[in-house]
Amino acid sequence: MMKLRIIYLLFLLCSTSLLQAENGYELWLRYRPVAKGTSHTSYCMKNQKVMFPGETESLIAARKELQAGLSGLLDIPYTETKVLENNMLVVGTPQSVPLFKQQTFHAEIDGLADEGYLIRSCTIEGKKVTVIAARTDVGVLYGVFHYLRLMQTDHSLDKLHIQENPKLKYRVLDHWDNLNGTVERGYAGYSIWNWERLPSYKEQRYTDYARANASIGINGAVLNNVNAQAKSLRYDWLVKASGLADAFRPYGIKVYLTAKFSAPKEIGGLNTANPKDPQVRKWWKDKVEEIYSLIPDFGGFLVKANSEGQPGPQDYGCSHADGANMLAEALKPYGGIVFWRAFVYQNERHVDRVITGYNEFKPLDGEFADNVFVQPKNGPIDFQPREPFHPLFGGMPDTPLSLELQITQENLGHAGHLVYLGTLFEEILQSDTYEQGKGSTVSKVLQNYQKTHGISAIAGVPNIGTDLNWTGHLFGQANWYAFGRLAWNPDASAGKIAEEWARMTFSNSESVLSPVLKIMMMSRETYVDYTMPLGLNHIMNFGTHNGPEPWHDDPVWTAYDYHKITKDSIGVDRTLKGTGATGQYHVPVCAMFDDIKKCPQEYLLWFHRVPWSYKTASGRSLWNELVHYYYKGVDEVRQMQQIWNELDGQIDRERFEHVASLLKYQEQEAIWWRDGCLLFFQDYSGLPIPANLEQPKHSLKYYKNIPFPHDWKGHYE
Ligand code: GCW
Repeated sequence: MMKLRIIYLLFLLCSTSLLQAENGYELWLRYRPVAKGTSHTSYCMKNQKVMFPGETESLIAARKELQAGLSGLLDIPYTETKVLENNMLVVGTPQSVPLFKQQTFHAEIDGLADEGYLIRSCTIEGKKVTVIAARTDVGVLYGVFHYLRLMQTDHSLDKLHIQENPKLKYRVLDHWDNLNGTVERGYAGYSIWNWERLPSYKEQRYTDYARANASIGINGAVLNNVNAQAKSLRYDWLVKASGLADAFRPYGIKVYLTAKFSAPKEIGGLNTANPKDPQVRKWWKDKVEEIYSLIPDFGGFLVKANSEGQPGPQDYGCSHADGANMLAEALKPYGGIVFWRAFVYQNERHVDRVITGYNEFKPLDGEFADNVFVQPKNGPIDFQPREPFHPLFGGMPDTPLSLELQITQENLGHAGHLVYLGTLFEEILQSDTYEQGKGSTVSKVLQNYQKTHGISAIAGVPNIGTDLNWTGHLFGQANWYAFGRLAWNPDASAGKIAEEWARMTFSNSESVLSPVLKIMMMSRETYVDYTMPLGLNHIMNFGTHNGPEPWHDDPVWTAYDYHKITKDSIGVDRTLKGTGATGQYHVPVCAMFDDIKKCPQEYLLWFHRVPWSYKTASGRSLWNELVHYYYKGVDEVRQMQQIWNELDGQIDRERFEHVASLLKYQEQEAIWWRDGCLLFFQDYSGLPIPANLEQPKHSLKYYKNIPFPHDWKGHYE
């Protein structure tokens, strides 16, 4: 009896320890013991010993990670030895492990890109070993993360032969962090940069941030907001930034800063910031020299100019190219890069904002210095739940473009809604621009710059903050993860990436993976359905960008410009007969978007003005189709809740409850969107919401008067 009781107690202890409460801080690097009995475990157990010489800071970082990973995953102490043994891991570069030089696979190492790596099962001096090798120390670090990922995701470790090189060179996070600690469009607390204590005090969080980024191949971080403050370039702030650069360097992450165009005036004592003025040019050169004296591997500048009130070269009658090239010239001797954003519009009403970016930048193609990227957002408006790809992709063959994605969910429910963005990123990357005929996807366009210009890039605006779990919503972590994995390989599959993340974040068990993946893979479409289906866009709340406000109407910023609703129709005519936006795409794409019959339904109201009675592909009228999607969206959030409930007891309580309660919140917000929008549209169309559907509980007036209690964080202090 006693024995039974002890066994039972032991069982309880084991099962609760398996489901220990987790707050999410460890991200996907949890390194919990791999389940016993999985296919590769026995191999792992034998493969415990490691040969890993080398004392550079990146090799030390890699070794620490391997140590944490192996001892956690295998639940045994990490052991290093200097003698070759069967089944061991041998890790390093030909410099740190000279015996690599005599191996046949040495040529493979030689053929790797700077950050590439090789993971191979092979025989060295008669011993069967697994090698993690690279030409550079950072390559080794990336290889270590990949090897650990194989174990975390229950991948076999037998007969490995993996050769990886990043497909894009610059893979950067563009933080919108203000110097006062707030984060513009950040929903996970405050900035993780503790400026007050920098440069001397290095928080553990900086290392964990760098580890997380390195694990997915991110190699750059712009520290501060594109709505910039000149003082970030002052000596005292540069010294602080150098502290972060020091913390990130071992992990292969370079620091970048935004450059406020008016800085020569604001902090340089000059009376102009004219890019043609020799004194201004000298000021930037001196400033750059100062930066490199503090941060020898400084990455470069990110600039938002002549957009939303930011200063820029146009203030002096100069072009974007004039402005970018001035900075590029200053950075060039040090190998620095300029990211010049193509998100440009002034705070005034335009004929059509969708065509502005292309119109301003297309004529400048070929005029930028060779260390400049022009950086458009994924779509021509502004990080909407769904946009067609930006027509500059495919339209600037002579200028390397960097794609800017948004990881923070500014227009996708903030950190309150579960929306997996991997599918959104993939949709953009796999959109065909037809630049060089069929197959010229955005992804290929980005990669092609490597061949034509020797550089290539992608950027993401992160969702990271001081919240315990980094991203507010636990599933926000998946978006950070997906960005990094797609930056490394923009042709990777969003579904596979979701699976990797889910395995590492939750478990390798099918009964956990299946519901988690179902939810993730439906979530973005669901969000589009209950907020802005059928190509609707920019009808969110004016300030917070969360919640519906299609009724917002002021002289400068009116939602009516984006939906143009009347009693007869809705949508904007952006065809060749309308604003001409379709004409900014290559012929086959233009022809598809321009013809209402060929235009994919998800972009219908983006490109076309459509009567309420228009018969859609489903056979329903436009009105009924809109109603259908809004209701479908809410239903799907309810489905997501049910699916999530399948995980009750299968994952730890803390993370289960966290997501369950946010899904309830998401349901309320989805209803708010659905009812608010449909009642507003109904005011014009005069058409009914079919009686068999759950009817809105409140009047339009009620929705119009819902206060937006969460003040959005302003651009500056
Ligand atoms: O639309 C906007 C956001 C701003 C942001 C801007 C941009 C950083 O609402 O908060 O400013 O996009 O991308 O520059």
